[in-house]
Amino acid sequence: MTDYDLVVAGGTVVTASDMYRADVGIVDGRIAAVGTGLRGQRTVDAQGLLVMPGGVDSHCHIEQLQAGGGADEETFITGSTSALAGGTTTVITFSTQFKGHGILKPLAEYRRRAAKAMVDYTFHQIITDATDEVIFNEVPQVVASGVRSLKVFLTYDPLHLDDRQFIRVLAAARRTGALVTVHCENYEAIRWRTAALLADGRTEPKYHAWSRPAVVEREATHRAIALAEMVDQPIQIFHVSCPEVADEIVRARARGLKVWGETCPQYFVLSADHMDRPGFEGAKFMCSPAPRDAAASEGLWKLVRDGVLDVVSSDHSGWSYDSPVGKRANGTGAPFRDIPNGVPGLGSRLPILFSEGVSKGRIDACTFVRLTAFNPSRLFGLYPRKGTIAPGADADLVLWDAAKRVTMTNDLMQHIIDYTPYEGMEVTGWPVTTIRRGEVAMKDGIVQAQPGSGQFLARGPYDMIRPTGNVPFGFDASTFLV
Ligand code: DUC
Ligand code: ZN
Ligand code: ZN
Repeated sequence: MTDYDLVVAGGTVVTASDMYRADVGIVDGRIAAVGTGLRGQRTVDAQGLLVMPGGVDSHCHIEQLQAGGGADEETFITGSTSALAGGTTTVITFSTQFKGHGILKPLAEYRRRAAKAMVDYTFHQIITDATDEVIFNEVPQVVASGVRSLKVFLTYDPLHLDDRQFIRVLAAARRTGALVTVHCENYEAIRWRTAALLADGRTEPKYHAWSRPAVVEREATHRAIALAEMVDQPIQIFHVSCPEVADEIVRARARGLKVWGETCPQYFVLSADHMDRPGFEGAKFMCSPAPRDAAASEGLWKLVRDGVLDVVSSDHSGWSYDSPVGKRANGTGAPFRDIPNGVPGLGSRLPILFSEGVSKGRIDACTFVRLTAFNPSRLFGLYPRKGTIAPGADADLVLWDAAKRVTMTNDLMQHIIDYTPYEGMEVTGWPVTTIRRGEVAMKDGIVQAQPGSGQFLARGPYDMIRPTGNVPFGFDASTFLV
């Protein structure tokens, strides 16, 4: 007689708060028990391994629809493969809006594409055009369908919102019970600096960092927080690149605001110097905000330890290096302004954070789990189904060999993108098995999940993102449809 479909036996279970030797018993894709001496129809031997919740990557761009038709190179199949290879079992990707159009049609098309996923998934809804129809009619429908987070850009043509439009999105989120995530950089400041750099003939990839120094990120972060405070709407600041930006979050929290901060592996291990490589090579490292310097990277570790930055996502946004639809879309002589931004990171997120963080003694394994699975699950309404190892949770697990040393190569990433910015980097600690809802989805680098086996995660209302109730003069302007 066996009690479980599958038992993951003899490993060291790691959650956001504990680390202990135990077996994990799984029935019907869910965790049924955590204990000792469990017996199952099948057993996965986890002796000598860490058993952690499958990664939750709450910010990655996969098969995102493009304005000219078509979508990003990374498909839901290749993106899922990379995610599973790297120990991630849940992703939050982006349904987009094109100026002059609504959000319902692209969302329907995006859901159709996402149905091929092999990881579980949900979306953030990007708003680029805050029209009355979108704000008052479509956003409520999208949120009711389970897409309970909105995303806005304060920079980028043609995506950015001005302050009034941003306020309208904040108010819509407050009315509908959604979280707002924000890309914080000052649009006009970047335009002005870019024009000056190009007028001076400074066109190479390295000038990408010069065009958007930390102060433009800090200013926009300060403004985003102030406007969210005025509306009393919880927000998450995306991809914080350095401590001076995170300081804005520290100050906001001291005022009692619900403001959360995310950072990404690239800000721990890349710097502006990477963009200063000969020829076009620097394009491989171009992302926004731009990576800063070693001091900024080192400072981020204290911020993740202290919980100021409580999520580490990938911001996977792959553009192949050697392809006419990737970094070279406008030629290898293109000025930095015309080179697509973004670096791939679905498969490398967990190994880099574990190696640089846990293996080098900067964070402990529980903090690693908090940053990569537990906190994103809670913040985006997926907890306790995702992000923990406890009875009732989905049996999403990554079995981790903490001693395994690996030289990262693009082949190991298993994404569609033709490069990784981390080629040749030595890491200690590697995912050897990924289990998604009780199914072994990756073993020793071989991904065996079937296309379409991922599930859409509809997110209902949850307490964590409830507004505080503090509005200036006690006047809740968001209840008026303006
Ligand atoms: N920055 C973003 O904001 N999105 C995708 C890629 C990037 O570098
Ligand atoms: Zn962004
Ligand atoms: Zn992004």
